[in-house]
Amino acid sequence: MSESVANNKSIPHESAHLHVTGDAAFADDISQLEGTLFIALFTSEKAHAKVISIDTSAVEASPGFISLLTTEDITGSNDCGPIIHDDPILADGVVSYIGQPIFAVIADSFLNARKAVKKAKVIYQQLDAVFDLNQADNNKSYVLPPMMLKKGDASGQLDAADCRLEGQFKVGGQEHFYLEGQIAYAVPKEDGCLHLWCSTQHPTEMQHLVAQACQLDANQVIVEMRRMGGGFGGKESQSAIFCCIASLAAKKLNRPVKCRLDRDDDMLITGKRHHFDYDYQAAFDNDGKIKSLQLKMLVGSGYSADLSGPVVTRALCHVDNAYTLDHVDLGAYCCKTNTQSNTAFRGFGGPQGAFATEYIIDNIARCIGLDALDVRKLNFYGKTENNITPYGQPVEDNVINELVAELEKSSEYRSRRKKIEAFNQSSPVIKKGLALTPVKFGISFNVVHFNQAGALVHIYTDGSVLVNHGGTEMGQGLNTKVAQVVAIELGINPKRVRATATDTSKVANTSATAASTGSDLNGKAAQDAARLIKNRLILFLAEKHAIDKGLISFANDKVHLGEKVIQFNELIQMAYEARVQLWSDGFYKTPGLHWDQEKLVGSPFYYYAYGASVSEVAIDTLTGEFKLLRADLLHDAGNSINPAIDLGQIEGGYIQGMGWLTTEELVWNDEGRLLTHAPSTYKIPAVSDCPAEFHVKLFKNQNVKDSIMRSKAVGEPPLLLGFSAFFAIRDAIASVAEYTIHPPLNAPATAEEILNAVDYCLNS
Ligand code: MTE
Ligand code: LUZ
Ligand code: MOS
Repeated sequence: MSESVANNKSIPHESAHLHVTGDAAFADDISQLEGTLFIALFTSEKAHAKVISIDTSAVEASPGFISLLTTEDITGSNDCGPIIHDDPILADGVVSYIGQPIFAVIADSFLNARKAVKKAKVIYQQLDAVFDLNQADNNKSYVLPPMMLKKGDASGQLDAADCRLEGQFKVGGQEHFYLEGQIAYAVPKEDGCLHLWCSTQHPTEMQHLVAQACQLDANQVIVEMRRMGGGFGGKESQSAIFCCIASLAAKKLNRPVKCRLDRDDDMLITGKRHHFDYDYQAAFDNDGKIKSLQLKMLVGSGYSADLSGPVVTRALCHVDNAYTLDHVDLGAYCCKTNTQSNTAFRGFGGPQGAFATEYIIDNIARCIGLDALDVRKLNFYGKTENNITPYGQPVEDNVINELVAELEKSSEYRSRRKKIEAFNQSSPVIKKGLALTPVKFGISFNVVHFNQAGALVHIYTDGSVLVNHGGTEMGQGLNTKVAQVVAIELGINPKRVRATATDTSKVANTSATAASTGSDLNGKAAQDAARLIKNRLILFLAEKHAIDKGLISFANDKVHLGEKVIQFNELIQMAYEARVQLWSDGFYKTPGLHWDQEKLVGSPFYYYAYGASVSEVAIDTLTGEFKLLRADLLHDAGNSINPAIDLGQIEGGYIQGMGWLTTEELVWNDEGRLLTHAPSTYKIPAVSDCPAEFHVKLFKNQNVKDSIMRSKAVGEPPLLLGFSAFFAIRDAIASVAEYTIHPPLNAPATAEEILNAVDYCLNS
């Protein structure tokens, strides 16, 4: 009806003007109440130990000291695990990693709390600690039972095929490095209630875990979250520990309490992306067609399960990436180690699953002397045949063939390949490399019941609109998109629509803003709410003017009744006076999903998002440094609700993926202490790491499914575009041995890794 008003409009991010002026309020910017107290956490200095004694006498004598918070103060359950109850809020007698909170010091200022906590003396009795995934695997020490995904006859096909390959490689973890660290501010309210402001992707889970820890009912806890300065998955479950600690302290002292981490503590305490060790056997034809894949994945879960279960499920469901694999035998083992508990991170295991097959295809191509792009194309899913995933879902919306064809052309892949080969012939030290990698990413939570959302839309009598929904804004532009959807539905300018803070007292029982489903779910719920109000308005007008409902339409801040036009504002005032309800709730649940978590079969995804990227790099074979010279990205965001925001997500995802696979190295010492706990030692991409030539485009497509405005989720899938940077580096390395040797390159491809791989290729 009125889809022209704000459809596909690249309106600015709803908070852009606040971001650039510094006026955007984050949790730490909320005016502090009189009497607010501050927390510092004492964290374990041993990776695995019994706590023998804790001496806090000097802490208690320290200036500004108010109180301690220990396990004894946890009246409810000492647990903040999102699924399995193996995650204590405070370590109880045994510590499981260096950085695990043991107790909290509460003081009159952050500085005093931090000074005081340093004065504690803890005596430990060391226990055996495990850091190595193979060792955990040998001990069968897992945080969850192993998961297997099998299809066809992988071992039979392996024996029958023309060629075989086997090998091992690894991919590292990744620190989220959200700009705003973890924070929670808990304020006691009347009758035992609590109001919590925090930085979280999952307000409802914070509400539940705080309620359990403090022995409150959920209706006594309100969680409010206006925006995060980035989450990237790191605030899906792991905001809980800080929410619980702040809330417990607030309850104990009946005073407002803030728990805010500094960067080093944040990096030391919280989990990261799961690192994976792979061991594979693959079989293929002489032309490069994959016949069989056997893959064992050792997953670095850390000391507890956290979200490892769904993360590894997603990893297993993305090993296929964009390829038909009819005979697979995949196993994933969530290894328990005495390190931080790893968690959600953009892509949620999907990148780790797909990376394996891309790595193996890269090797297959080198084995048979083909361009890796040709091997990739040969193995792509078909449209109506060869389109069943290893977990049994048919791929019904495949566009990877045409998308890659378009990118191959626009990036001038073939002619650049020739130029690079010529360059490498004449350049002894600097070598260039090129790679094109595809992405297919399944959209929906792989836990079916999480795929639901609610919203509230209010129209005030001045014609301004307020929308509240269960999703959280973390910079991704969710509130902007939801406001656009409401504006489109009501035929009004999106400037009239304001999205409010996420609030558990407004929309209840929300899912995490995760799995890239934020705008799909909350956009639909908000549309539902707006549509219900619009239908009431239409009914009201039809009766009042004795006109057919079909003749009434909303567009450009006006309402058309056949020939007659009235202003939207006027209508709202009239409707109010006629006692028409001008607010509504809305609800959405994704249709058609089913999933058997035991057998790992079903249709867990509503649809797939696609993309591809080409990266060109230069490496210095004497220092191991690399430079990203050019990147071309083509990504399928369906019928984009906001192309500017989506392009930002695509660029950001690519760069974040590139950082993961290149410079972002996590290092623990032999005692299990994370050494890379600050930007001085942990290297995320900077502006200067962006390619000088950067072509980013949306692939023209419409979701075949009835998603919100036929758009596609775009939050996580572009992270996998970063693969091509890694494989371009690997291609450059392979050039030193005429592309005949597989560079033993693990991710991240740090300068050391690159140099070692060059060395190996030169000396084999
Ligand atoms: N973009 C920004 N700017 N900041 C973030 O923290 N998180 C990513 C992605 N894009 C993130 C981001 C992750 S992990 C997810 S799951 C999605 O955004 C969540 O939001 P959406 O579902 O609304 O896309
Ligand atoms: N599944 C998923 C999940 O696919 N993505 C997620 O972010 C998630 N989070 C929690 C549980 N399941
Ligand atoms: Mo995103 S890892 O699903 O928060």
